[in-house]
Amino acid sequence: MDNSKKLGFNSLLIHAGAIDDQYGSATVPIYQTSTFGFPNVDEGAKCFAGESDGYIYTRIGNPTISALEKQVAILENGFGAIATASGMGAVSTIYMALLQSGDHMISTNAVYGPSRGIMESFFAKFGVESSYISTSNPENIVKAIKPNTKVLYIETPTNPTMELTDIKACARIAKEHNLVLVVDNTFSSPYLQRPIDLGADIVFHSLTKFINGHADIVGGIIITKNEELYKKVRPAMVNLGCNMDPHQAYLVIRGLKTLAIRVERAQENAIKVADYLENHPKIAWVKYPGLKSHPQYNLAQEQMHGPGAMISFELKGGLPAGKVLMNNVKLAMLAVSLGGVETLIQHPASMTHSKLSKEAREKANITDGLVRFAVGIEDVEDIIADLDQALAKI
Ligand code: LCS
Repeated sequence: MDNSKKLGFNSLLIHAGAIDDQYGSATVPIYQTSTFGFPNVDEGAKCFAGESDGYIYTRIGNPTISALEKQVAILENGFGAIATASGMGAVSTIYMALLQSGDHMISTNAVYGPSRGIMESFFAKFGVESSYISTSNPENIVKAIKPNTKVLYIETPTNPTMELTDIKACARIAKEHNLVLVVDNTFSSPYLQRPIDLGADIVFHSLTKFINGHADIVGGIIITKNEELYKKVRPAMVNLGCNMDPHQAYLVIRGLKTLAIRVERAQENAIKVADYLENHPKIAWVKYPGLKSHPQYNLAQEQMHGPGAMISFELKGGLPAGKVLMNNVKLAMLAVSLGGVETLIQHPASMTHSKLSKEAREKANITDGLVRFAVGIEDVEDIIADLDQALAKI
């Protein structure tokens, strides 16, 4: 559907992934196959030479996966998309495609723990250097650039500190210094933030979160702004073998249809929960881009279409009080992940970011007492009542 770019975002969620199916099926069929037959040797050769767009083998491409890729590329205003087995599959693919021995990458210091872990534990072995800085201030980025810097990798808002980075400012710096700007857009989803429109070169998501939204798969997707980057990144996914499975793609397509209404509802709840927490006498601080107290409230208004559904906060009693809270919530599940319909609570210092050194966590403002709250779409009165009864136990 070439005219799909003219539709509004909500319509694209329903229609942009449509494929031509001989039976007129309303949903994308699951092509649960590992391989595809060629009608003859010449056609097979053409597929391999890239002269025909016929399918070859599911690690390379599959119609169900292509439908998801096409749809997300449209939603992010990119040239094309590459689906991966997980969000970390997307991170590995991006690093593998863009960096080589002797190169340097600059990254936000509060990125999702394993996005940093894989760089420092594995890519460092192959001679790739990386620096982790607060990218909230663009001047820090300029200062960190070295002659061998090739990639500027940001996550905004950051997991779990909810700090923002100015994507437009990063795009200007990246252009001036010939860097590829990569944005992890997981915390916002394309409904709330579209980094390519703001100048990013590559955007990626852990699909596991808002885009799928139902806590039943893990998945990732990379969107490139142009064909050149697409052709650079896609072979890395194919050869690493971190492709998505067709059934997984089907579930994501199904979840994606309700992205806008899920995010709207979760965000509406999050605004109320953040306000409740900020006014609670046992809470020391709350970080949520929709609160006027957030230091980058104005940037959030400019580059995001809404503050989202992720909140971080700390109790006045620090970690011991945080533990009482996390052990006593009943509706909120004590679990990692986010962006699903259910409310989750977790402790980054001992869970998602536990593999980082204490020093790295401190530099990134991931305090031991920080609690991360992923707001779901339940009745907000129930979410707040749950927090209230758990806070009363402290
Ligand atoms: N990027 C961000 C911002 C993430 O939050 C995650 C996962 C990933 C990438 C990796 O995606 P995955 O491979 O898990 O699909 N974040 C998680 C979290 O905060 N709790 O559990 C997983």
